[in-house]
Amino acid sequence: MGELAADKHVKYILAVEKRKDNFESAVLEHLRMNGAYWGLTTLDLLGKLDAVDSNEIIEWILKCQHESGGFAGNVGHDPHILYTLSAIQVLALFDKLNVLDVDKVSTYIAGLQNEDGSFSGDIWGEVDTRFSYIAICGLSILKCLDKINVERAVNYIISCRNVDGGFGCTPGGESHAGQIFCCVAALAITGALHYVDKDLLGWWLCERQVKSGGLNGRPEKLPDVCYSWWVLSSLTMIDRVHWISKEKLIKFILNCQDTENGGISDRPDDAVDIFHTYFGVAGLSLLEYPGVKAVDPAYALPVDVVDRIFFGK
Ligand code: GRG
Ligand code: ZN
Repeated sequence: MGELAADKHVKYILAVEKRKDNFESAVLEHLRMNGAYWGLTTLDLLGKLDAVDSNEIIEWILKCQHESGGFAGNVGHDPHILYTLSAIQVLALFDKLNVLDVDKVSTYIAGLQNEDGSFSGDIWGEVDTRFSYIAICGLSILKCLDKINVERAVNYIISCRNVDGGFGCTPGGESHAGQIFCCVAALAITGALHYVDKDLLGWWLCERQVKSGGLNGRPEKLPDVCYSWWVLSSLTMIDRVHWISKEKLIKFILNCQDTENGGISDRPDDAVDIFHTYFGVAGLSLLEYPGVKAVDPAYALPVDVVDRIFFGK
């Protein structure tokens, strides 16, 4: 088994951040803010955040803010709660939350809560437990959770819990590892993890490990490096990481590296992208791989950044 090609991955991320005119960035233009979060958090986990010009990035982030207070995926696009969280997270990485008009941003997020406690993603109204997580995580970082009805938000999440112990995107929706991360992390942040049946959910989650050592997101599906984040962070939050083979998962992630040009793919021999590069490195962080900083499983930010936000360290 090879080792983590950290330097190669840093070079790959820096190249993607700079490219503005190729095919990949044209396709991803509208979600550049997410790309920035994935890439920059990976750099930070590898101890290389200082390789980018933070002022240039912060200036661009502020240009993505809409008059409603929400952030768009890129300059001139429509605001969405997803990009708003990414903007908050990137500013947190740079210790620059102070550039935000906190009242304006938190009012935008809080305004997306519905009567039943759920959250919409934007003015078009799609409801999903992803947006519950995003609202709770973002408002918690901004220390504005008091702007929403937390009890109703938690009750809505609980209404999306299934008999297999997992969670779906809306009540009755099939359990999926991505939604489980969102619901468990939102419950962790709001101090409501006692609503989770840890043994039942832990059993469902550890069954996601397949022969190759990789994790899938639902029964009968192919393994994919991004579930090293969605599944493993959930197992970490409910103290059941020891129910999977760490060694086999490390091997699977390392096998998905492009050791020549950098980057990590969803599964061995596929094309790399910045999304899977982040989730591979973040997964290795949860597996305590040497040379990778610790990541917080609920906030999806380096632990030192979370400590700085809440304990001023
Ligand atoms: C800050 C980490 C962080 C997240 C922000 C966007 C978001 C909140 C959470 C997304 C959670 C989610 C639903 C992840 C799943 C993404 C994914 C790989 C979906 C693919 O699902 P399928 O069913 O593919 O198309 P499978 O793997 O089942 O074949
Ligand atoms: Zn994936």
